[in-house]
This record gives sequence, C-alpha cells and structure tokens, in this order.
Amino acid sequence: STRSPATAAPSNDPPEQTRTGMSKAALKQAYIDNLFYIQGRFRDVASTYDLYMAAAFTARDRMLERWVESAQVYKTSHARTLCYLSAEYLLGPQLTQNLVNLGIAKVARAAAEELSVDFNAILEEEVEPGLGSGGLGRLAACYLDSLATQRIPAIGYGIRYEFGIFDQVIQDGWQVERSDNWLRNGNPWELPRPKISFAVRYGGHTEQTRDQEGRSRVRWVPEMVIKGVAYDTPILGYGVRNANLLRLWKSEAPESFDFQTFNVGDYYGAVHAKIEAETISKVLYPNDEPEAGKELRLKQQYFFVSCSMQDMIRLHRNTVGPLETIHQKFVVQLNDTHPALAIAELMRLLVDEQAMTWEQAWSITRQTFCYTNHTLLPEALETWSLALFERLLPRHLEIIYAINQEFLDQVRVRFLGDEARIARMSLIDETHGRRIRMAHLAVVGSRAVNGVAALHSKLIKTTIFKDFHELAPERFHTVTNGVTPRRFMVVSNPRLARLITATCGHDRWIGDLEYLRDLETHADDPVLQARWRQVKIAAKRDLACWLDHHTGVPIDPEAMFDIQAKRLHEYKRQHLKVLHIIRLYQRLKQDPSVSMVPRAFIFGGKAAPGYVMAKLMIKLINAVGEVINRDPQVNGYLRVAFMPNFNVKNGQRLYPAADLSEQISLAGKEASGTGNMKFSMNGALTIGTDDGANIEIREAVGAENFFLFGMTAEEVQRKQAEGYRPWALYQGDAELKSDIDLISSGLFSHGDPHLFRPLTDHLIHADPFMVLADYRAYLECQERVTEAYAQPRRWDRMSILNVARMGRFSSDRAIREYAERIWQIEPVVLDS
Ligand code: CR6
Repeated sequence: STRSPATAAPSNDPPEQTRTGMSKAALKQAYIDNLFYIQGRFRDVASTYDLYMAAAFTARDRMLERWVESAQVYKTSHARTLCYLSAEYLLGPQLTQNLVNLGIAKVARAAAEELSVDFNAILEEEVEPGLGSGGLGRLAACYLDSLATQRIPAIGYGIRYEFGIFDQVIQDGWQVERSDNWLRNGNPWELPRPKISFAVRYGGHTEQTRDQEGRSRVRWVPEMVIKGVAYDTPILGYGVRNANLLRLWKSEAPESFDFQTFNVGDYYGAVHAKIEAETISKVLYPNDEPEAGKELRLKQQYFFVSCSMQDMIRLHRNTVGPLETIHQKFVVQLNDTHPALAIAELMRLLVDEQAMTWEQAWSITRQTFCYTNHTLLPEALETWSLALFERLLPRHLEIIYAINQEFLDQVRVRFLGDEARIARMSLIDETHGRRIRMAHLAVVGSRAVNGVAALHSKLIKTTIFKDFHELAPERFHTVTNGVTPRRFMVVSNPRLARLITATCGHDRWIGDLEYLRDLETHADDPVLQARWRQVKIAAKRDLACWLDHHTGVPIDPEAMFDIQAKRLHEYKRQHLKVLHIIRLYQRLKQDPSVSMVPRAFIFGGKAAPGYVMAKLMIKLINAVGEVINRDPQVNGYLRVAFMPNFNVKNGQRLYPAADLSEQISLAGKEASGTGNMKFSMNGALTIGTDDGANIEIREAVGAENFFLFGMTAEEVQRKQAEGYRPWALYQGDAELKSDIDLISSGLFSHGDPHLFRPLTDHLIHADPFMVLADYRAYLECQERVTEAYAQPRRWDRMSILNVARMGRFSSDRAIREYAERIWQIEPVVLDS
C-alpha cells in the first residue's frame, strides 16, 4: 500500500504515483515516506543525517525506474556495450548531481524547504566516495556521466574500496592523513548484489593435462580462492532517460568459515584467511606513488579485472550467446595500465575455461581491448617484478610469456636482426632485474591506444611507444580529455549557470556545451559584465567564508583569487608559485609604497603519503603563508591560504571562485590536466605553460585570452640534452637567488635553516622539473596578469570569452570521439 505515515502532508497525486512522481507534492510525500520507512524516523526527531538519507532514497527511487528501463532496452536490442575498466572512480557527492540529471533539482529543493528542511545543511551531510586519487579517477567519473548522457550503453567496472583516498588535515603546516571511512553511515546510492559474485584465485601452480579429445590443456591449482561481490550504482544521463551501471567489486571470503580448518582446531587460521580475503578491497592506493613491492595492489588489480571479465562473459551468455562473438557485443576500455591484466585474464578464461584455441582467443582479445595512456613519467609506468607476479599469478605469467613470444617473433620478421629493438619492445624488462611492463602488455593486447591531449598523444608516439608506433601507426589515436558541465558548472556554480541561461535565452548548453558560444556576442555588454562580476564576487565571498572558518585566514573577496589546486607533485611545480609569492613579498618589504593588485593565493591538494618532497612543499606553502598573513605591512596586499582536504566537494567550492587558474607544470609532463578545464569553464583565466590540454585551451579561447609562459616541450628536451645547470641560473639571477635564500635563511621556519634544505638544495643542484629555468618568464607573465586585472572591463571580457569557448572541453565531446573513432558504438535512444 502507498499509504503514508500519519505525519505526511496531504497529497494531490493519485496514490499509485506517489512513490516516483516528480511533482512537488509527490516529492514531499515520498520524502516523508522514505524518512519513515527507510530511516524509521518522523520529521520531529529526524537528524540532519536522516533527512539526507531520505532525500537520497527519494532521488534513488526515481533513478531506478530509468535504470531498469535502460537495462531492458539494452538487453533486447543486443546493443553494443562499453566496459570501462578503471581502478579509480572519484565520484564526488551524488545527491545534487542526480537531482540535476533527473531534472528535479529545483522542485526537490522547494519540496524539502516546504517541509522546513534546510537543504544546504543536508548537502553538507553527504560524504563523498573518494574512490580515486586525482585526475584519472575524476576523469572516469566524468566519463560515466557523459556515457549515459550520450546514450552509450556502458558498464563501469572497478573496486569498492572500503577506505578511499585519505582525508587530509593540516597540523602545524604539515599534511596528516586520516583514514576515509566513507561507508560508516551506509551508502544510499548502491545496491548490493550478493548473487552476482565470482571466484578469484591466487598463487599455487599450473599442471599440464589433456581433455577428453586428447588436446593439451593447462590446469591452474591455486593456493587461495576468494570471492568478489557486485555492488551496483546507477548512473543517470542528463536530458535523456538512459541510465548506466557502475559495478564495483567487494572482496569476501568464499565461506564465512573454513570448516575443515575449523574442525582440526585451527579456528584462528580460518578467521585469518577470511581477513586476508576481505583485505583485498580494503584500501585505495594513490596512483602516483612508486609501485615497487605493492603486492596488495597487484592482488587488487587482478581481483577486479577477473570479476569483470567473468561478469562480461556471463552477460554475453545471458543475452547473445556464442562466445565467438563477444568482441562484437563488448568493447573494453582500459583506463591506464591498472586493469591491463584483463588481457591475460580474458585469454585464460577463453582458453583454459572455455576450451577455445589460442589463436581464436587471441584474435577476440585483440579486437576487444583499447587502452588509454595517462602519463609519460617513468616512475608512474607500472612494472611488476617477475618473482612477485609468478608467485601470485603463475598461469598469467605463462600467458604473458606466450603473448610475448608470438609478438616478438613478429617484430623479428619486420626488423631483421634488430636485437636492441626486441629488448626494448619485450613485455619483460630484463635491464632492471626482470620486470613485466604493463604498458607493453596493454599496447600489444589492444586494437587502439590513445593519449589524453594532442601534445601527449604526439609524445607517446615519439618516446615511450616509439617502437610500437613504427610497427603499427594506425593503432594510435588521440582523444583530449573533457569534464562534465553538469557537475562542474550546474551543480557547483548555480549562480553562473542561471546567468548563462538568462543571457543565452536557453539552457541547451548544459546538454551541448558548444551552445556556450551564444555568450560571445555579449562579451562586451556592460550589463552582462556587471552581473558576471557579481556572480564571481558572490562565489569568492562563499569561499572566503569557508576558508576563514576552516583555516583561520581571513581573505578579502575583492582581492584577485589566484588558485592552484591539484595533487602535490614536483612536476606540477607548486614551488614555482611559492617563489612568485616570495618575490612579491620581498618587493613589498623593500618598497612599502609600491602599489599592487591585492592577491589571495589559494592552494589545495594532497601529497602521496610516502612522497617526502611533496609533503615538504605543503609545509613550505603553509610556512610562507604564516609569515605573510601575520605581517601587517603586506597582508593588505597578499594572503596565502591552504585549503585542507581538496576533494570533489571542496573543489566545487574553489572553481567558481577563481580569478586566475595556475597550470604551471613543466612542458611535456602533464599528460592533459582537467582542473585547467574546470577553472576556465567557471570564468577563471589561465596562466599556464605550453603543456597538456593547456595548449588546446589556449587555441580555443584565443591566445589573447590566455597567459602563456615558459619553455615548450621541445625546448625542455633540448635544454636537458645540452646539460641543464640550475646552479648557473641561481647564481645569475639576483632576485631568484634572494628568493631561494630567503627560504634557506630560516625566515619561514622559525630560524631553522635546515627544514627546507632538501627542497632548496634540490632546486639549486638538480631541479629535475626546471623550476629555475621558467622562473623569470613566469614572473613576467604574472606582471601581464596584474595589468589585465587592473582593467576590470577587459578582464570581464576575457573571462566571458573563456567560458563561451569552452565547448570542446565537455566530456560529452570526448565520449562522442571515443564512441565514433575508437569503440564504434552507437547511441541507444530510449523513448520517454
Ligand atoms: N595524474 C595525468 O597526470 C591527466 C589525468 C587524466 C593523470 C593528468 O595530466 O589529466 O591522468 N595521469 O587523464 C595518471 O593518473 C597516470 C593524473 O591524473
């Protein structure tokens, strides 16, 4: 029955519609029902958390309807389907996003408010699933949104980490990590599927056997078997009825107790085995730490690809049938090399378990996989020691050897006698104590390989994959990353979204970002400019208030908000930004009468827990901030704040408030960057190097609306080949020297000259990311920024044009390119 608890407001909807109706009255009714039937609460005693859960379930009920309908249509139409394999999904808070995609954001808020629910308070209550560590994980989440919006049938496969990326707190200027127990209060968005589970095996040995027909077969006798259980989250598209599936695997012991062990008395041993199984999906590893020795990480990778490949085969069996056609039904996209083991696993399943011939299995596998590379940094390219690999996955090692042999035979025939080439291309690296090169496995096992921005795709063809490109150039592609305007404009910056809609006279831009062009003709309109400025200042006020509350640093909303928010890494050069701040500080100290545009420097980002230099950079930022913020002689002009715990939720506070976006990586190092897009879409101007997607952003918005500085990737290569000498630069530039010396003087470390020495010494003597080489150009470019900011109308025009020309950087465009050029998947339209 749909009868409601006594406290319910009267509803005008027919009773059978109240459960998923979209009217305000239906939503109010549903809200109260969910509060009662799911949380077991009524309005007067409900906590904010109960109210959040009721809102989440009210949204979810409406999502399920679309989800089931999509699944049915996809199934009966035998639609070609994408399987996106990613070790990370940085989803961010779900409630507002889902309400927006349901098309009921406004009415749901109104319904809640009529029930005297403070909607902003319940949004604050939401914890985000931090199942990713940076750009790669967030990209996967943007792609899920766009896959559904572009009506591409898709399943996202990944790991349901019990602990996501750590929470960062700042103590005495240092990063301190806190475990992220995001499931503590339950997760309303997921549906456990205890019946969808697969066995995953580890260790042991292999045996040669023969089947009934006398064919030779391999049997893997594992040492440990665990179970992966599916947890499903519906992913809605915007403006369409399509909803896709995110399926995350949780590891469990096959039985709660191993009774055999129990009976012989080893009770603790049995419990231990259970704990070991559960450990596999316990915690997320940050993606930018060296991989060495991370046995659990390898277990995780195999765990989720094995479950996913088994599930894919099961789905194929349920719908289409013969395994020989599985590559026609499914495309598998590998998000970096973390899931590359899926190639060997599919081979194992087809050959060992389905008794397919090696040739046929390899042909199917090669047609199924596509691989996206996300980095050129050598330390981030995954390799696994052969010894570890063999111990955990003996059968997969044999398969990889067989793939390698066949592949290298091909290379031998193409490049007669070129043994150096064979060694370079082998899946096994023999030079660093035998290791498996996951990137080579991914390239050899895929029919398409792509980079994530034009420059990056060019560089992979000339550096890490040069030999592979020479062998098969047609397999290399490029797809520039994109981000979803739903989350990064509509959800995070509703004021700007309203202004854009009012100015354009439509909201079509939300579903097709190219429509932002309609803003262009208004770029000089003083009325729009004034409103534009009001929207920006309102966002800055919100952020200033948050920062004051969480860091104690008061910031004047009238100051220029100059923001660098991203993972802490030397290649991203947060220390270059710090040198700029120190320069301005010294300038003001030397001549207090100099007039300056007031700037608030805001940083945000996490450092990998084991990355000592990155953690020292956080300390330096905070230390410089402490001195500047306390100094009345300068703090009317300069402020420095470090936003703790930069995640999706906090990012949504930053992007709308930025005037200037810092994208200052060493050219050639940032594969794409996606933060650059989020800032620019929200009207920030970019100061950036000729790197990653910066290059394409500059092309799109126009060189005159972008602050470019520094060496190009080619110049970087040349300089490094010639022999880079940072010491000479340090000695040759008096200001640079005095900025670095100020750090070593102990001014920012209570007189301790040693604290920052590892950082300053490294800059002066090694400087692998060439901070010193770009220092001068950066300062000069910042002068141009200041000059432009001093002319508000010019700045507003540039800001409006930035937004107007950001259409290309929607993840919708990226997904369309993947679907057409790489996957060959057609959209499936659902009638509403
Ligand atoms: N760290 C790149 O460094 C890119 C994203 C998404 C990264 C970054 O430039 O925008 O991927 N690479 O493509 C990896 O994670 C390996 C990242 O997020």
